[in-house]
Amino acid sequence: MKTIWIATSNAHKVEEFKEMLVGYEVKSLKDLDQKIEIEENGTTFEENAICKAMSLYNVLHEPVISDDSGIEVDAMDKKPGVYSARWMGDQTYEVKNQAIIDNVKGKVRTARYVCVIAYIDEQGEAHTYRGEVEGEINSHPVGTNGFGYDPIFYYPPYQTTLANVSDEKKNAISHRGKALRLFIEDLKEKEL
Ligand code: ITT
Repeated sequence: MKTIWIATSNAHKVEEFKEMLVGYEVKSLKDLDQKIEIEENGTTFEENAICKAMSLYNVLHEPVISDDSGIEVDAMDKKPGVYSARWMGDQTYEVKNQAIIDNVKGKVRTARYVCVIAYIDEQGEAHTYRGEVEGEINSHPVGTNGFGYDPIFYYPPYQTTLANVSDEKKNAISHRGKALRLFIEDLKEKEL
């Protein structure tokens, strides 16, 4: 079985990748026998994704992928965007989600999830794949599946939030699912 290394320490992302990368052994930073510094100082999802993947590639010297993702809320000038994990510091997602709900009150509720997967190939060359999914900020949190902003991310075709659907249904339409499928298609084309 082929191994895919993912430069992430987010256990939820690892789970989603594992479910979608059938036939691959998925390894992440917690499987590494040393602690490495993952840099993330870009201003775009692409820059951050490449930064993270390069940090791991420089240690392993074998192909790796990374995921930089976030939520863009239109009424908040597309914030928190690339800062989605760090926004409001150590506050819980209960608090962060309520802050977004409060921010969009009486305003346009549209939002999107963005995911950029960076792939560093054997030669150290970077490739990026972007997936997006459009949704709306729900008036209150709903559901307990998924993670992060899922309880307030209402997906119109499902008529509920992404925290209120199965992993399979989320992966079928999610930003991460879309970016990952683009990456897999490219891998197949390159016969890697
Ligand atoms: P790594 O950098 O270690 O991969 P991270 O959680 O810090 O983990 P990011 O910097 O890419 O990752 O931040 C992504 C944040 O965006 C994530 O922590 C959530 O707050 C949000 N997010 C991204 N995808 C999401 C999803 O599918 N469901 C809910 N929230 C999501």
